[in-house]
Amino acid sequence: MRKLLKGKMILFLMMALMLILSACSSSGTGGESGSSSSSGEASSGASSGDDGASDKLVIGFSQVGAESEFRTANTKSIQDAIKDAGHELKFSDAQQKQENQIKALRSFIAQKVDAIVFSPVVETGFETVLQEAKDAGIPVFLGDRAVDIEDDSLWVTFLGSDFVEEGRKAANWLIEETADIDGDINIVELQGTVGSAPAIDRKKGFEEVIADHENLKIIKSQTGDFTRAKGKEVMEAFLKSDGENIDVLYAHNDDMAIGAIQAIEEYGLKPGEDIKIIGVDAVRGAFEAMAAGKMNVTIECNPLFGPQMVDLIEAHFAGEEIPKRVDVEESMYTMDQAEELLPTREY
Ligand code: GYE
Repeated sequence: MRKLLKGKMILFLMMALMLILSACSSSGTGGESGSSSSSGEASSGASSGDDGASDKLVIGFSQVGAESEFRTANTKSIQDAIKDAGHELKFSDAQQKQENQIKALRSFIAQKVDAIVFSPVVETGFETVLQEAKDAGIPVFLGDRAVDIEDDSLWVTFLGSDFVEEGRKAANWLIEETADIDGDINIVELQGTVGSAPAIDRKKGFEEVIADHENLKIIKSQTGDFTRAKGKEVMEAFLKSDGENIDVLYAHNDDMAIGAIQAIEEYGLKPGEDIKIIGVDAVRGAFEAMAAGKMNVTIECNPLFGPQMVDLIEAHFAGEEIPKRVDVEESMYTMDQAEELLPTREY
């Protein structure tokens, strides 16, 4: 009996030793995938791990989909930043469907992740699930797209672009570009995903600025769901009904503009000349189209904010006060800059 107890004792001590050793070695290799300084910074903060001794967070990331070059660059930026900082990533692609996002968020809550990064496909309808996250004590960080919800205690911060301002920039470019032209300028608009923050805001900003210019007229406006295929399809329909009357295309993203460029060429007109093309995002495809003279301008919407997002999450866990909205800086690029800048574009 005593022998047995002694054996158990030794076994117990050995297990305890192994546990201590493994804890030491895991904290020593915290940045296994080329970790940046951030993993060290977070160690001072209230950490999440079950044992309270580790600064490694489990982060659930609910992404909109893979509808555009912006999106794939954004996904990679956030995924890389989470992993490079030594955190664990749980990823879910909603394929542009709200119900998939709600399921993903519930599954993150059930798995008791430490934090959630969330890019909501549309602005409304997420109150209940965000309340569930709050009740579970899981902080939510909105990335790229905002929600239209009164209770802003349901998320820690929104990190993304000012889409209204992007719409204004697009309109201001057009006003300058057409300053010498008398008479009406007919615009067709390819909207982003219905109900999404960038579609609502880019329309709003653009309309706000052209409102003072009676000759600028939106003659057709329809969604192309932010994809090339839909952009092409809807532009074909616009051309079919209004063909030669269209002077300008304002596309809420570059991918739809690129799809539309194909439609315009197939119709027998010259994109960039017969029809001026305005896009948003500033993805490589837009720079290529501009360098080829087929697109006139793209308003930058920068998706590479993964490292900034991870910094915010770590700052939150370190107990720092974080602003409710953090802007990503951006610019605007025209046809004549395209060739020079193309090799420098990261997305
Ligand atoms: O402009 C578009 C993407 O939410 C800002 O979503 C983002 C938009 C981006 O599909 O290309």
